[in-house]
Amino acid sequence: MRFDAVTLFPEMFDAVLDYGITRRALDRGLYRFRAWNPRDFTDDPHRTVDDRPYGGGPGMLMLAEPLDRTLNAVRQDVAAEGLTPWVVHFSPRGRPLTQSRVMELKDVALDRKRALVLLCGRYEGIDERLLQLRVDEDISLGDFVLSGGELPALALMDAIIRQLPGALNDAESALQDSFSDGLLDCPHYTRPEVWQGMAVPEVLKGGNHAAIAAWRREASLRLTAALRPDLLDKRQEQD
Ligand code: 9D3
Repeated sequence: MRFDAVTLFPEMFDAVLDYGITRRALDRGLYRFRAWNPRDFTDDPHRTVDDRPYGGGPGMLMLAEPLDRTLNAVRQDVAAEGLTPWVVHFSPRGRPLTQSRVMELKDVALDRKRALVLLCGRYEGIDERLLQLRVDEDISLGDFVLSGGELPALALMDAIIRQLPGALNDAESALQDSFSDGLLDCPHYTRPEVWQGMAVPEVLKGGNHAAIAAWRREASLRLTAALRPDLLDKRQEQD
């Protein structure tokens, strides 16, 4: 699968490309990535990518024209591989990202031969006309204020990449399967058996796998009820 990020800060994407599971998946050839800087698609000496908003007010906006040229270059580049772009714009006005949308976007990319194009805004945002013309979907990370779309784009990439077939090793995959049911994960313990006077639950030290599974299920339900009762309500809606 292929990701293309349109961003004024391409180096930020090293956070996914250079570390951990997402780095290993890149080495395994499970996805490819290319960053595109709209500054490279300007033609004035100052390489201007922003300007002041009509109507006044604080802050700057990203110009439509450099972004339009950038997206044209992306479209041409992905077409050479038989792909068409699916343009995701990261924005506070977007739908909050969920695991089910993560899974759908992975399928959009793999089955429908789309390159996921991650359009990252900076400053106060992007000229509305560019968004109207070029964006397929708006995604938010939640109701809090960030400085731009890069961190949400990185979060989406990380969430998708770990779902690609072959990204996780067997242990990591098994762990995921048993908790992909809308509940919070149960508590985990490792050595020593007693730390700071706190003991590991007795059942986890025996070899009774059915009892351990039951304890973990119960602990998950209890934690979810206490910390995220909204998740239990959502599960009931789905059943
Ligand atoms: C504080 C400025 N806001 C009111 C004038 C508007 C605003 C503009 C640009 C708020 C945030 C941003 C930059 N944020 C993103 O690009 C962004 C984001 C976010 O801030 N929160 C959650 N998800 C996302 S996705 C992209």
